Amino acid sequence: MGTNPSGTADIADLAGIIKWLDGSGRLVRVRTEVDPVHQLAGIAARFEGGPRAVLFEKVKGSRYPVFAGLYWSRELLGGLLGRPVLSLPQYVSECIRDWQQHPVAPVVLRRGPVNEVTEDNADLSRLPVPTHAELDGGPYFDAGVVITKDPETGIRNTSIQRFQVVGKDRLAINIDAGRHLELCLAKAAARTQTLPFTLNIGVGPGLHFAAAVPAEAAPFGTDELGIASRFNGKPLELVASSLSPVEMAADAMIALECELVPGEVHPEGPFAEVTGYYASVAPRPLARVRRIHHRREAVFQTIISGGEVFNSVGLLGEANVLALLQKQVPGVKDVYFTHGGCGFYHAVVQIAQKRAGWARQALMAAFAAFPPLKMVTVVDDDVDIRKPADVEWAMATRLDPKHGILVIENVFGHGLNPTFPDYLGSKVGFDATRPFPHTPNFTRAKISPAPLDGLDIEVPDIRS
Ligand SMILES: Cc1cc2nc3c(=O)[nH]c(=O)nc-3n(C[C@H](O)[C@H](O)[C@H](O)COP(=O)(O)O)c2cc1C
Ligand SMILES: [Mn+2]
Repeated sequence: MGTNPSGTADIADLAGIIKWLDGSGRLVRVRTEVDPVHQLAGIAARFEGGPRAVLFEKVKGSRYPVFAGLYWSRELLGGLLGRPVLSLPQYVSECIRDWQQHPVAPVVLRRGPVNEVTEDNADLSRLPVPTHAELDGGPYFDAGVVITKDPETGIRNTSIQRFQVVGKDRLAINIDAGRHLELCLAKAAARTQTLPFTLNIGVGPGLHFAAAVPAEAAPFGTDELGIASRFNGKPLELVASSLSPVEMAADAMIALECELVPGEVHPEGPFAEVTGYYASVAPRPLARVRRIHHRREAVFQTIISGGEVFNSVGLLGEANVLALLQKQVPGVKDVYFTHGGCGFYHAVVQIAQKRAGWARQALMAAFAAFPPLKMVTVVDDDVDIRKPADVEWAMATRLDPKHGILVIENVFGHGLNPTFPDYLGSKVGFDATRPFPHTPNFTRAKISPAPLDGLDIEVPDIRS
């Protein structure tokens, strides 16, 4: 296993990452055989948000282990990337900017670890695909990276979608409105072609992040796989597929060669989503799995909806809003997507206001930078944006409800949010900054922390 300059794992390779987690006390090993239906997720949820990921060594009905939790804690992620936790949004936004300015294209190799075993007779029942929540409609691939190509230009696109197993070699897929995969499928339909894609399971955070970078930062027609090259510190390695021109990730644990036939649909859902609600059942595109490649010692990766999505979609959204605001609004210092806001519906923006009206400018720019946002709260730079009580303090004492609340009606939002039926709803911005110019009545009281060294102080134990 190679290591990067910060002494952590080669993040292009999940096997190396698991080894690094194990070697640094950051891996929980579940040695008892577990049921992939509900039990696996139930155990994983016990460790959710903690400093360790989880490896299920034996999963009923399959010979492959299951790995969960790579993204559920920023401490874990910061450790893996060798970065301080608070610098992650800035780091991610710099990586994306570097890619925009100097893209490093992926390289296509003849073979990679994923080619160790090829199964022509695709049978998804051999894989340990878990069923997470009580009312989920079935087993789901929820951490697989889709790679496809624009049928017209051949330019690659990558994204993450949830896939329900609905047959031995059939998957029903959820494609949200506006996704580039939807566009590729429509283009294939117009040419009366099928749309080939690969589903890559068990990849490192570089490729995962590249797939999750919002369209606002990676517009259609750019090969966003290059973003993975930037995170990995070397060109992303792909291998050619055997059945179509679409490549697979050379380092994936498992890669499925699939195709979408325009017009073919199958009921998909329910699925416990990041919103804390079940996504509804509806006919959605049906994918055919034509061939399965995997490493001999493959590990299946899954994501528990919740914290893991806060730190993938949420972190990338934060990075994009931060990058845009820093470009457009003087004084913006930091951005945080709250966890109560499902990781990507509520942004808190910190600003050192230089002129009246810039807080409102920040509100509008944040909405433009990331369409799933429903709420944006702007606070001054004496407020800790990661502390809900501090943000509430700013709202309770600085927000003027008559002039500081901006409501935007009938605007496109995130369809999974139940207040956005058919992707349409209202959004709200809160300007919780002090009036500008600042007046002494809004100055925050402060006690200077006094050093305790050398003082004779007795702190007794509490007795019941
Ligand atoms: C864990 C995870 C699950 C996701 N699930 C879906 C999904 O089921 N459907 C979907 O359209 N987008 C989903 N997304 C979001 C898209 O992958 C993401 O917005 C991506 O940037 C879309 O790529 P595109 O801009 O090329 O369309 C998910 C993201 C993550 C990180
Ligand atoms: Mn895209």
